[in-house]
Amino acid sequence: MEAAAVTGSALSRREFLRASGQAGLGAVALAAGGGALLPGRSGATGHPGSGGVREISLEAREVRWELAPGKVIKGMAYNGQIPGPELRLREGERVRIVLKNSLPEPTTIHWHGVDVPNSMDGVPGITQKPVAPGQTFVYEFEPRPTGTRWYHTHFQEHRQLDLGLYAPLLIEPAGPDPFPFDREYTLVLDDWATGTGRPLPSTREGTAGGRGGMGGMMGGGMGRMMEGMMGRGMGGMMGGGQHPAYDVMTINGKAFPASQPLTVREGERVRLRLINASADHTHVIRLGGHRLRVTHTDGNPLLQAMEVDAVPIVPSERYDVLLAADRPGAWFLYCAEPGHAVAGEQVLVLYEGHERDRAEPPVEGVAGLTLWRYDLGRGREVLPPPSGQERTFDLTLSGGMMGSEVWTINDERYPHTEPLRMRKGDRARIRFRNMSMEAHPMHLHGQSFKVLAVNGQRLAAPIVKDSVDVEAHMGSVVIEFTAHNPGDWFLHCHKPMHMEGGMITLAKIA
Ligand SMILES: [Cu+2]
Repeated sequence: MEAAAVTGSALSRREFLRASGQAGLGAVALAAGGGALLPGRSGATGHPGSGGVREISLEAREVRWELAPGKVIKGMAYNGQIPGPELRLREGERVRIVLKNSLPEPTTIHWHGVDVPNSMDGVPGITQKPVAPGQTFVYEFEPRPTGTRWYHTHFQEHRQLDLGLYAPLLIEPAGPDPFPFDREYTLVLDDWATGTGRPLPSTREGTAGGRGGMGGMMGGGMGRMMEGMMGRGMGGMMGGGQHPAYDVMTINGKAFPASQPLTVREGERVRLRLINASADHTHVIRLGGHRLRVTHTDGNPLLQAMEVDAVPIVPSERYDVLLAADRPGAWFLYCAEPGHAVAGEQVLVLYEGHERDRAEPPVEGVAGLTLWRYDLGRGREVLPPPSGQERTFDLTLSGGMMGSEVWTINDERYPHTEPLRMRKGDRARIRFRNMSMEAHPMHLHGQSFKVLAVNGQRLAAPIVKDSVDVEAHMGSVVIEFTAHNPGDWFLHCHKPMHMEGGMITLAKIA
């Protein structure tokens, strides 16, 4: 039982954390969602309750979870599975989700990308008290907007998220879907620090392809150049705070070859819902032999699908892509980041009748590929129109110097950061500038926003998101939203170690 290495026996949480190299910094999870798609596998235990309210039960508890044969960890899960049960909700239906906390410590659930009432947002100390061990908490809301959302812990998030407390939440439109499909799969990506393998190169500066118009490997290239000039240790120190040694990558809680193959039939349009639940790593998703057509950004539909070779996806982002199944055979869907596929981030895509074909192995790197970027998408106007004042906020993101764990907004750490005050109906504009050496995926609770500009370039048709990556090394992003949802809303970096290091402020909508 007390194995320090992960060979067949479960690690205790303490051992697991020790194995990850950092007290308090657990495994990062990269979950790809093989589990969620097939009829019968999706959905939690939903059933109509009284008064037309649908009731769903979730229990957070510790679990022994096999990432791959011989790699068993002691994690935390909803209803005993990682990812937790995929919730498929109808836009606007009333749902009541009863969370029972069977963990030995408090927890909460945040409904990421859902416009819930403030008291249902799951932020301990702000919107609710933490749910104590043995207690229950009832979340009740009408899910909207439609699209690929997710839910996850917001209590000691770095540790609990790393240990597996996350799951897909899909809000299905009341009307027809703008991008029809024949079959769908949800793939949740997660990075894990198990102490059993070689740590993977960091993607802390963001990924190739950039969010701006530059293309290429701006962030990563500069970081590598600095490491070359200054020596690896120094480069790492300059590059930011301490990072757990992520060494296993999973898709839907499983590392290849434990991942379950995805079946498709020739001629089908297949929808893939990609969710990055990782604490640290960016992933670049590719499918051998095929291109991918991006249709939704963080669940929000584009005007038209955008075809690319691969899709970079930063922590907490979601992309829906369509795949035209027109090359029968066996293929790998995988992450092109160096080392990720070998660490488990690959899953077979098998055409019916080709189950015994051999798939070409994954190819690392992105040279010559057309990668998804924010400015390639043409967004739809799906947000409510403003009715009040215009307000602009400038937020400078800094921190992590010389290996520190301090991360700031306008030189302050939460709770000392200045809240952004606005009134319901206002048009709020936030200009982010990143003066640090790590990328920051900034997430706003309670409402989605438009991405107006990236690295000084305006987007022709702003895409709609709830998390936006602000590139390292003076990257900038301008977002705009209608403050339609009253309350105190977290605005923070979705790398939990940066959040816990202080990179949080509040959008206070009165
Ligand atoms: Cu960050």
